[in-house]
Parts: sequence; structure tokens; C-alpha cells
Amino acid sequence: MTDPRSDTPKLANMSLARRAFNIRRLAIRMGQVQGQGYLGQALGIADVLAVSYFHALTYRPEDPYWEGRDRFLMSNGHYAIALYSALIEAGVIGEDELETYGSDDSRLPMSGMASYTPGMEISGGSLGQGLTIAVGMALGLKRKKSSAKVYILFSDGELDEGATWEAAMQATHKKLDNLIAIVDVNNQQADGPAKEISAIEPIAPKFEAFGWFAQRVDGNDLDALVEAYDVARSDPQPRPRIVIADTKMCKGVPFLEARDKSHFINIAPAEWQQAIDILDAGRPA
Ligand SMILES: Cc1ncc(C[n+]2csc(CCOP(=O)(O)OP(=O)(O)O)c2C)c(N)n1
Ligand SMILES: [Mg+2]
Repeated sequence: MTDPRSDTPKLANMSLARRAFNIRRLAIRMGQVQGQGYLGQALGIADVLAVSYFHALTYRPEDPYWEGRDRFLMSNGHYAIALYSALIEAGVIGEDELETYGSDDSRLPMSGMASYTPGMEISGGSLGQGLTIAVGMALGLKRKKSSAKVYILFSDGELDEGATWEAAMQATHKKLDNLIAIVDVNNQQADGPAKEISAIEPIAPKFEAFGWFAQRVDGNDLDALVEAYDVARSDPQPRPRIVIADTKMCKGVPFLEARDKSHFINIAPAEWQQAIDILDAGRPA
């Protein structure tokens, strides 16, 4: 199978740092349209998305439902603004469309809807469902003898959900070595710091006990993410893999990073442009 990214000049010759920067910038611009959005999560997960879309995944931007594509599922539908930014950066969605974010009839609603948005594989707003769907997709692809992989992003809050663990057991039982999960550990849930809501830690030993190959990395360190994805993809054992990514909410915009963390961060009208200006000052090559 040829890598479709090799014949897409826009996608070549740009550093992952620049990709992550672009994803953050697009998310801020989109949030600015509505004066709201899950920006803390988007800034935190931008590095994971950059490595996913510009290092790991095989896909065709002009043909988002190409049968041979690797699937990237986002279980935590409220992170939609982050995925839209990655899809715009990847060339699946046009940049001009970000102006429609959250408005009636937009293909970019506030919460991710698979039937609205090209490249959005599942509607993930009801938390805890994503891994179950990913298991079914990975099993289906194996039965079709496809070499495509299923990447599934979910949040630390979703570790509270029983269905996540049922799916984790089934993934091992079915030997789903084409399944790579990424969990965003931002230590935040709607009701407060994740660790204060449920005993989610230690995460890696839990997945290992369930038969997974688990790695834990700094989710805002691009080199560490690249290595973790490469090691996950080359693991020779017939088992599912998980990358546990510790991320910092609002990463890249220090005045927001310093703010008390909350599930939905309030940003004053003037602060959106301020955030863009601060980001631009550190624009990578
Ligand atoms: C099944 C389900 N229960 C509750 C909610 C309400 N809810 C929306 S976001 C959220 C927080 C979940 O934690 P996480 O995704 O880690 O939050 P974040 O890191 O984005 O703050 C909750 C409880 C939901 N969407 N689905
Ligand atoms: Mg969280």
C-alpha cells in the first residue's frame, strides 16, 4: 500500500512542532468565532493530534472515507474543536469553514457528529462508548483482512465508565493488535480533578493486567509521542496497545495555563486575540 501522504506536498516538509502550533492556532481562531469552546482540552491535545495525523496515520485528505485508511476515532465528542483543527490542518476540511463553527447548518457543530463532518468517524458525546466502537471496528477490519489500524482517543474521565473496561477485555480476547488507544490524562473531569473523582490511577498497570501493551508518556513532548507510537505499532505481540498521554490543559498559552483549571474555561473577548498573539510569538519553523 503506498502512503498517500507522500504525494500531498502540503503535508510534507513541515515539522511536527509547526503542525501542533497550527492546530492550536486554528482551535483558538475557531473558538473566537463563538466566544467559547473547549479550548483548554484542544491546546492540551494538539501534540497528540499532530503526531497522529502527521506521523502515524495513513489517509487521503481528498477521500476521507477511503476504505484503506487508518481510522482515528474520538470518543470524547466535546473535544470536537481540536479534531476539526487537525482535520483542517490535514486538508480534509477547508480552512474557510472554521468561520462557521457552532452555527446552524455548519458541518462543524460544537460537539462532534459523524454524519456532519468529513473525517469524523464517530459521534462521541456520550462518554465511555468510544473504545467499544473501536473494538468492533478493529475486529471488522481484521475479518476483512485489512491492514488498516484503528486509533481511538478517549479522556481520563472515560476511565470511570464500565464499558471502557468491558471493551478493554474484549480487545485482548480478540487479540486486536490493530488497535491503538490514546488516553488524554489532563487530570480534569466536569466535576473536578480526575484523581479526586475516582481511583483511575495507576492507569498503565490496569491496562497491563487486562492484557494490553501500555506506555505512559508526556503528551506534550512530540519526540516522546513519536517514539511511543512507533513502539506501539511495532510491538510483535498479538495484543491491543495504549499510549497514556499526560497533557497540560491550555498548553502553549501561558496566561491560560496559569489559570485555575476547569472543564470549560472562560475566556474574555479580548483574550482570544491575546492568546493568538502569544502563540504567534513562539511560532516554530
Ligand atoms: C455518559 C456521559 N456522562 C456524563 C457526561 C457529561 N460530561 C460531559 S464532559 C464530562 C467530563 C468527562 O471527563 P473528561 O472527558 O476527562 O473531561 P475534560 O478533561 O474534558 O474536562 C462529563 C461528565 C457525558 N457527556 N456522557
Ligand atoms: Mg479529562
